[in-house]
Amino acid sequence: MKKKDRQPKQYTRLTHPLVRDANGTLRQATWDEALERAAAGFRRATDTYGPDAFAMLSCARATNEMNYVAQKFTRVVMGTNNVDSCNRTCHAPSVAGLSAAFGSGGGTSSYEEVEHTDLILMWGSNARFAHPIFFHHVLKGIRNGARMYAVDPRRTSTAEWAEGWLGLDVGTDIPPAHAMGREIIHAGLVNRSFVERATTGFAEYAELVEPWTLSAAEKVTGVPAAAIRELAHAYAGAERAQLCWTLGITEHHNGTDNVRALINLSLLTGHVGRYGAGVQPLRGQNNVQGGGDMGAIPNRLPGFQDILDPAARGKFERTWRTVIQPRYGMTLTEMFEAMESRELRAVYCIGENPAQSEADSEQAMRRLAALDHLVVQDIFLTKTAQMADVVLPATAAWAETDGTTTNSERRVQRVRAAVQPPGEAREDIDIICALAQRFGHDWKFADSESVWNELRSLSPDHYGMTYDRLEEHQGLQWPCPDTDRLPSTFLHARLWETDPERRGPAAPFGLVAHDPPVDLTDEDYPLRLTTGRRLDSYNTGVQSGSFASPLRRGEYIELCPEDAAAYGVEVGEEVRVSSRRGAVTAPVWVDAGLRPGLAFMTMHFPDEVDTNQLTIEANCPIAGTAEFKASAIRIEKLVPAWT
Ligand SMILES: Nc1nc2c(c(=O)[nH]1)N[C@H]1C(S)=C(S)[C@@H](COP(=O)(O)OP(=O)(O)OC[C@H]3O[C@@H](n4cnc5c(=O)[nH]c(N)nc54)[C@H](O)[C@@H]3O)O[C@H]1N2
Ligand SMILES: Nc1nc2c(c(=O)[nH]1)N[C@H]1C(S)=C(S)[C@@H](COP(=O)(O)OP(=O)(O)OC[C@H]3O[C@@H](n4cnc5c(=O)[nH]c(N)nc54)[C@H](O)[C@@H]3O)O[C@H]1N2
Ligand SMILES: [Mo]
Repeated sequence: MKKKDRQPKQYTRLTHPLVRDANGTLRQATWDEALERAAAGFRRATDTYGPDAFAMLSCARATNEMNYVAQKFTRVVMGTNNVDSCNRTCHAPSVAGLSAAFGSGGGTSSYEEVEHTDLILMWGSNARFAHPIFFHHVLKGIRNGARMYAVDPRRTSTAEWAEGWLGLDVGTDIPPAHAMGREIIHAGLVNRSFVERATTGFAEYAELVEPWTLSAAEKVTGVPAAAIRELAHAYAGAERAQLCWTLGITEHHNGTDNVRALINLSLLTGHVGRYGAGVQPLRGQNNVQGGGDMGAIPNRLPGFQDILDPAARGKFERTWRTVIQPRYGMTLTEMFEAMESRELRAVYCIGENPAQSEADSEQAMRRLAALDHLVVQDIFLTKTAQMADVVLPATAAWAETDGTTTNSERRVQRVRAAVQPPGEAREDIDIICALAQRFGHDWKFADSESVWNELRSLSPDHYGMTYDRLEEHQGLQWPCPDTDRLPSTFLHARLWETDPERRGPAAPFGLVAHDPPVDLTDEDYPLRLTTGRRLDSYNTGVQSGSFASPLRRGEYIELCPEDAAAYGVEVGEEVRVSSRRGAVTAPVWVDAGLRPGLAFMTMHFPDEVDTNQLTIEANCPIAGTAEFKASAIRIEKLVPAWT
């Protein structure tokens, strides 16, 4: 069968600054001219409309040190807390849910603990594809005798390794979680002493889940009651269990509620705060954990210190010699709304590609175009960069820059410059400092270690991690307050203390209700589209598009064999995919791991097939994350390309 050549777009590295000239095209410029243009636009926006007319998007692939300097630039030079990153599109609900339950947003366990646990529950997570390093630990755990279960609408590569797969309908995670809770209660499998000592709200929770019988959950989810029962007994009956989740849980309009529903199960059973027992959101980008830890989020100063806390603010104000606004800045989601209302006028976007990664991308592009001034600092000329007034070429954090990054087990590790950057590309930190200097701030950091030491002096959780110690121990996990003691590798052991003072605040059960996806399927849009990842490509494809791979076939829409037959389409045939927001054309792939009525696409090839034209911008009100995982679509067969 002849197929259209769908080789992904190749991106070439940015080697020189670019500025937009009078007739609207991007042309090469000197660093001096580009920095002056960038600074002038920021100044114009804030002089006219105030500091909150500026916002920063900070890079979750770059180092901790870079994120520290980026948020400091936002707060000190520009005078606003409008700083955020792709954490908002991904695990903000995990951070919100964990913080509400345990007072801290970090995953509770270390990777190696899945090797020494009895049960691994992968909920809405395709770690075999998306977290392969972690999945090696999972495989070791299975080899050591752990049982593994997967809860996912698709029978993924991860689910293939599981003892049990619960293939539920998209957006129906709370019913099986509540039904498991009810079953655990009725079967007498609650860890009573833990619940009494370390939690609050159990009685209300028991009442809340009471209507969720196994058969009620089966009706809503499509998962057989017996399978939910089996999982409830396996989870509660395990000596130690690890509950891991990712975007199948968070990328919903009620993502934080989903997270709370899962955490409830750990509270019921006491599967948290012990070695081998914990709750673990596997974070997305290599340093999205670190970006948040460094304060590149609108509500926290570095070290997860609340901006509303006057003592925390005071400490930073003294060191930075500035006044920090005593209110939260805009989330990424709010920034896009503020572009529409013109409250936001200038954006400094470092290593993010929102023109492609935001839900409902046509709307996102329109909003970006409404800005007076957009500066993009990246390693490639992305679609977002192509819209910019000024483009600044950076070095790549993972190969050309010194510093540290923090992974999902909260481990801070060193990265080192190994290759020369191309052309005139400069380090992210140097560029930000050069801009700060144009605003009269005498910023110079001798090296990444001096940035890190400034952060350490302000963040008790990082104080004990000197570069020397990070080297000696091959990374250390926060919280690490002491320079002479090794930190604990898991969080919340305090919950098991018998002394109430040492135990600290109890963890509340989350009283959350099922709420189906916003974009309902109907006669016009009968299929449920969920979007996610494949092994061979990365996010918006900018970084992974640039090498040739026989594995990568470009984008296609996956259907189950029954649906493909019903629509009369075969592998490789083109269909038009439409949602209530837009339409794209893509070839079909048939995957027996999908269930009838479900389609799957990625966001890896937007230049060829812009999947986010289809997705809905329905956001979680607590975390601001969009419902990337549930859109309603229809497909129509096109005349085959080879006729
Ligand atoms: N190869 C590769 N690896 C990556 C990335 C990449 O682009 N490519 N990106 C990185 C990033 S930024 C992130 S955030 C992570 C994401 O890592 P994952 O979250 O594992 O990846 P996804 O494929 O987006 O979604 C996970 C699963 O959620 C399931 N799902 C969809 N809807 C639902 C639902 O309603 N309920 C449940 N229970 N499950 C559902 C999907 O079928 C999918 O298998 O991966 C990181 N790693
Ligand atoms: N439909 C759909 N859409 C989604 C998702 C989904 O599951 N479905 N997932 C969402 C998620 S979880 C995420 S994380 C977002 C990702 O969305 P984005 O973060 O917008 O996309 P990336 O492709 O990861 O963009 C990373 C950019 O950083 C640049 N870069 C890399 N290293 C450096 C560096 O050291 N310095 C600088 N300055 N730049 C650098 C790269 O060239 C690239 O342009 O997409 C979201 N969008
Ligand atoms: Mo992500």
